[in-house]
Amino acid sequence: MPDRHDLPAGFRWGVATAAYQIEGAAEEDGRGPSVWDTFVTRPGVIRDGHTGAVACDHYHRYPEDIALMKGLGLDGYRFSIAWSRVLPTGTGPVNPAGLAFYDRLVDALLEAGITPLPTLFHWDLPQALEDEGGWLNRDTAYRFADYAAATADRLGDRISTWITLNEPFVHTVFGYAMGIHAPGRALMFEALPAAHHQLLGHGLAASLLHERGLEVMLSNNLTPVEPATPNPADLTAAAAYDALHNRLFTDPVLLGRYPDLSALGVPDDIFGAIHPGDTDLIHAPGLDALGVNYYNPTRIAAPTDPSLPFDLVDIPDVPHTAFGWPVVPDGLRRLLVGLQELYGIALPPIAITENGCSVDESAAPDQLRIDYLATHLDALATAIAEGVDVRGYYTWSLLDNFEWAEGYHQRFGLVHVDFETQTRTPKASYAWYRDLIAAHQARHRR
Ligand code: IFM
Repeated sequence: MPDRHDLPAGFRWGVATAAYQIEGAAEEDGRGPSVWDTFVTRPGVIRDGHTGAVACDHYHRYPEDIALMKGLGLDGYRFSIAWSRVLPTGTGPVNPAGLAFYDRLVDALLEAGITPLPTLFHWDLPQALEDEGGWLNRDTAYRFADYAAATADRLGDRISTWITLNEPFVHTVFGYAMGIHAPGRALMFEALPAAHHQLLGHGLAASLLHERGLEVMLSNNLTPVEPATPNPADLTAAAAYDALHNRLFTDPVLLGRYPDLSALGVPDDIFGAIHPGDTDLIHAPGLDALGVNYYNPTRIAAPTDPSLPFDLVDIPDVPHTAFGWPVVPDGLRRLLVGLQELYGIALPPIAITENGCSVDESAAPDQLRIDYLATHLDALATAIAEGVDVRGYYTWSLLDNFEWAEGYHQRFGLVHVDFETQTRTPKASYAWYRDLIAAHQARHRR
């Protein structure tokens, strides 16, 4: 059985972060407010009332953080650009001071020999656009494309590959369907126009990035869906969930059509959101690589409440992370092999753009995280041996950071952050990842 020591020559190693989770400096250099700045002020929505206003203060401490990355021997760094630093109201003239931060960051990464891999949208929509309807407003897709082009015009001389969106499934469902993330709307399935408009924004931006000679990726949060039992009702519920979580965000991009969402009560035109030609706009630009964010499989049963299409049930008898997520490394192999079987030649090369786990601070010496990463990288090596073209792995995350509704409680970092003092302390998993990368590089003489 292949394992992490068998990952191929040229395999790229990285870490991933996101702007609102690490940058802080929420009001500096002309940054406009995003939906997250607004949402965190609502009483009771974030554990202990935490906010990302300071976060890891990466905006000021990025040289120290890049030194930590250099110490890992990384090939690449996946970060996100805060739209409202570049365009404080989401549209209009660019904010030179905001773009200058990313200039400094990119130059320092290149100086350290690390390839920057930016994500243009990791959930922090400018509040001014939310005031116009956010992703429920079709116009936001066009504003996103404008923002992508303006940012690429400034940084595209040094960055060759761009990720448009991060996890549109999570943003749609948590942000617009359930209201547990910003912008805090609880529209249930009527949230799905927000999904279509994000994908439309992806397609429009991808065309403009390609026109500039740049490569384009999309990072989806994907999960292998398993029925709780082989009973037909559980199989039907599992297929409905798979369409919502996975296929809704991957079929239009790779196949140029939406999956059947009728089991969710969603009409073919997603409540009138899909206009003629939209699926071409999403599909035609093509995808240079698919970003896969994997954390766990999802087990689905037929609904106990008949007004719902499915129930999510726990996967017992496996370890669970501090977040309560089941740890199933083979789920990653199954997911990747399943993508290959489903999409065949329509599937571009893959990069794992997130994978990792939260571990309680008290769980020294970080063995749970090391085990999680090791077993998932073993599963990844097996998937590659089974024929899936996976080119790289970006673990989530470099630093402990602001974990959305959980505030600072879920610690995903290779590096511990003391949020009182901003002291960074590498954990045992940091040394483990560094040594793994070094061994791979030595094996392939880089
Ligand atoms: O922290 C998040 C990240 O922003 C998106 N993917 C999942 C991570 C862990 O929950």
